[in-house]
Amino acid sequence: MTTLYTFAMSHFCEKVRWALDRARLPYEERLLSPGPHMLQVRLMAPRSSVPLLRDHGRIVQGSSAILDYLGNERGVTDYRLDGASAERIRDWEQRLDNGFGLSFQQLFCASATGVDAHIVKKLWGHGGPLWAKALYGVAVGPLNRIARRTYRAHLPGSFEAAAERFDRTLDSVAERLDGRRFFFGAAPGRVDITSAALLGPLLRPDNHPLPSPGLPDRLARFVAERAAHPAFSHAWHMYEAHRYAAAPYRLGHLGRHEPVT
Ligand SMILES: N[C@@H](CCC(=O)N[C@@H](CS)C(=O)NCC(=O)O)C(=O)O
Repeated sequence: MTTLYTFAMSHFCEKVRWALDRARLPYEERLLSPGPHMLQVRLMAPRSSVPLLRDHGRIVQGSSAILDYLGNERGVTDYRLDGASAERIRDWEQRLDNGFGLSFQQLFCASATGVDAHIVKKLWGHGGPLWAKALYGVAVGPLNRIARRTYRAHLPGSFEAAAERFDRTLDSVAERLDGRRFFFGAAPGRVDITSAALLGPLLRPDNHPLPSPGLPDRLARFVAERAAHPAFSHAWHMYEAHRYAAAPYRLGHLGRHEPVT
């Protein structure tokens, strides 16, 4: 039995979801509720973060570690890092995890103010139990303040600092792609999946598994100003052509993911 523990809105979880779907491995997705998740995850692993994979008793935490595990232990050779470009692929993945993944968390937390509480409530509550929705109904303010501190988004200038890192990463992606369709080789690989999945919540493509409730105003303006960037075009293309078309499986609910034969 393979279980992936996620947050519905998490882009790092989407990276692993996409990798599993593309490898056509059946699994069950267990959606956790941010906040109360800490106890559940810490009972299984050293840190409280998702994604976390439980595969026939083995626990693997962290998106890149899970992709490594799929490559090395589950025979998904596309994700194995052992060729000539292994180091460069690893380096790119880390760069995107920081430059897009972490920066997005900071941009979101720094821009989500009190008026955006309805967005935060929907994102956190999506797919979760009623008691969690009720919890967010009354405690979204304090929980949001904890999230802002966790990602150091409460500090003055944090939005600008994250935006600068994000922009540098966007430009380095454009430089790398420079007319290529994919980062390495002739087919999408782990870096392409990473880049597109981590940009997913900003671009909100129609076939993203999380129906997006929108973005805080400041963040929506930030995205609109960069709409034509080649790194965004790559992510749009990845969602359009490679998210489900190349990996069809039963969709429509988060939960059981089974390849369609
Ligand atoms: N580097 C980690 C980052 C994971 C991460 O930041 N997860 C967030 C959700 S997007 C999380 O679980 N935050 C809550 C926590 O750490 O308790 C990965 O690649 O999996």
